[in-house]
Amino acid sequence: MEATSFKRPAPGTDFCSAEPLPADQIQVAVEEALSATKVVDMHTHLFSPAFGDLGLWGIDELLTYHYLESEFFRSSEMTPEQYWALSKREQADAIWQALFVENTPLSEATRGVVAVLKMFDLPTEGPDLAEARSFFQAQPIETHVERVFAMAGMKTAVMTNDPLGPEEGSVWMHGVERHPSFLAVLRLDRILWGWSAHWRQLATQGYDVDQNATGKSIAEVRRFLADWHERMQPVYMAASLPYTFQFPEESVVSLLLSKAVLPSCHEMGLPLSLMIGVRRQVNPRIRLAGDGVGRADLTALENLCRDYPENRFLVSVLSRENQHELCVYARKFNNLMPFGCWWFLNNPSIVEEITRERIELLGTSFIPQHSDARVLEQVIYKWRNTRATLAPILARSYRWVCRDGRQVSRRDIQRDLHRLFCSNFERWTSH
Ligand code: FIX
Ligand code: ZN
Repeated sequence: MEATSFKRPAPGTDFCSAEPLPADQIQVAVEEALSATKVVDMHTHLFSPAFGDLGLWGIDELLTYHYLESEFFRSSEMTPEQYWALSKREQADAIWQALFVENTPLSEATRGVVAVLKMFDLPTEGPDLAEARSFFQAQPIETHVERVFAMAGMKTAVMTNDPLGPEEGSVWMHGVERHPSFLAVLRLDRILWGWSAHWRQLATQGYDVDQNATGKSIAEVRRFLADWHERMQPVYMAASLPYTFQFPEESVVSLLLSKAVLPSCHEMGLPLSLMIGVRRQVNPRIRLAGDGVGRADLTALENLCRDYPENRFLVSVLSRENQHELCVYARKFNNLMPFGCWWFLNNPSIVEEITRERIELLGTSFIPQHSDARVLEQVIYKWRNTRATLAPILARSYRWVCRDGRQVSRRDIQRDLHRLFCSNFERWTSH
């Protein structure tokens, strides 16, 4: 489906019409409803303007996105060490030259940059980035955020907030002005699988914890979570976990999960988001771009959902091979909500495959996508591509139910899209 021909609703379109739709009008009705549905982007690495430079935006950040850095090192003689010695601007110039001038930007990530430049009527080809740089530099961030959210058809962005993050922690400690379009999440990677490297940070903040999480450590970690719950008002707690993740097992991760994180989530009424399947730093020389994927043993998830029925789990898995299992587990456990086509899966061919399977196995009881945007303007092309990929899949499902003998109306479509892109998440996070 060509995103540019995506049908926008005509003024006065009655999305609540209960009139049965003729089969040949379903595709257009789905496209119009998708365009009109403002999504909740439940997992991003974006920050509200109050976080200052932690929030990335503009052409140099778009070009030095780690997805593009991976592709750059395949199309350039430059070594990672030489690349890291460059300034951000020089890095962006090098990536533009290698991926957009010397080659045609055909990959999902490079096409994304072209789409953003086009949306702002900026040159999408040519030797230099002068016009794009001066354009973005001229944008006041507050109004730019609003404009970008409107272009992306987004209602809310859910951040990823690391209480032990060197820069971010101190911003929260000084008090952060809330932004209506940005929600917080308590990210626990450094506490869970990073405990051996980070337990001292909690100790210096006055929490009586130790290396092996013994003694008062569990109670103190719960106190830490309660303090940050108060400070951040998170909509969920979250952690990404390696493909080797096992539960239960004799480990600090398992201990902290079972004795601290899950009881605290239950007490605070928060879901726990688990993003499973990373092979961290398979190539450390390319830094963030150096992470890989591994197939996980999802019996860990089975044990969590079965043994903690009071807890709710928002789950995304990175390996393509784990997608079907995740769908089947969601049919077994209603405290499990599959979400998103994460990272290396966020490509139309794979999004299509995953989404079709989820509709066939789960109906509309899942969250189709999140952007994982690290740079503000990325939400524009990530949500446009998601809408373009999902429209024909949804339209075909509606045509099939009509063929099977049940009429479909605009009201049905609007209700279902609202559930997929808003209320499944909002109901689970009571936000
Ligand atoms: O763990 C995560 O939240 C991942 O999404 C990130 O670590 C990853 O670098 C990313 O940006 C994926 O899109
Ligand atoms: Zn992420």
